[in-house]
Amino acid sequence: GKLVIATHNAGKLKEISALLAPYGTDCISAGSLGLPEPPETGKTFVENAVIKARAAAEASGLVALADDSGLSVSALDGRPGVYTADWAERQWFEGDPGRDWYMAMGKVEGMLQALGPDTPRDCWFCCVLALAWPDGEYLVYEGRANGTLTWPPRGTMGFGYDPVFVPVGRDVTFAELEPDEKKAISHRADAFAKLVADQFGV
Ligand code: ITT
Repeated sequence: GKLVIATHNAGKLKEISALLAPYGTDCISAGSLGLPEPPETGKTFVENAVIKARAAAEASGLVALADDSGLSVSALDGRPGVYTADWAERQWFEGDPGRDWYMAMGKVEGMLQALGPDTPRDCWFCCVLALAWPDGEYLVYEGRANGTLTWPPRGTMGFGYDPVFVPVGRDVTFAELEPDEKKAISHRADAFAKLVADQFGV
């Protein structure tokens, strides 16, 4: 059957479509159905993913998949975390989105630098996928990718914070990896592996 991808983030939609491609799923985006974006009032990735997936499933009458994700920095007690998107979109909403992202990444870097040169730069990306049915039932799958925050930003692929995230075991940022390479090691890939094992038995 059809699956609604309940995201309005173009970068996520691209990655989710690529991750689902091998399973022959008939994906439709929430944007193409004109579904509204529910307010993300949750305090956790799980709460927000469930809010988005249930809203899309109820509005469309179809099974819906949502992704709530973000970057957490150890030395900042896990911030920005669930507020990752807000740090870019609320504080610098005016102006071009490329600049907004540069400013948001710089804000995180600035906070780290303010803690001193010996501050650990460990961070991680989280991705929570929620799959919801029109009757309100849902399942969640969590993924994580560990890394370090680098500055200045490097690379042009991917989206969001990819240019400042160096995954463990590599010396390039997510934005310097080909989409297929990021797809193999990302937080989204980790969450998808669990979803696919559970839903498709592979
Ligand atoms: P939807 O809610 O419509 O899906 P959103 O962009 O608002 O889109 P979130 O609320 O989940 O999504 O915010 C996630 C933030 O974390 C967002 O600003 C992303 O740029 C960032 N993020 C998530 N996954 C990422 C990845 O793989 N690479 C870089 N940044 C990522």
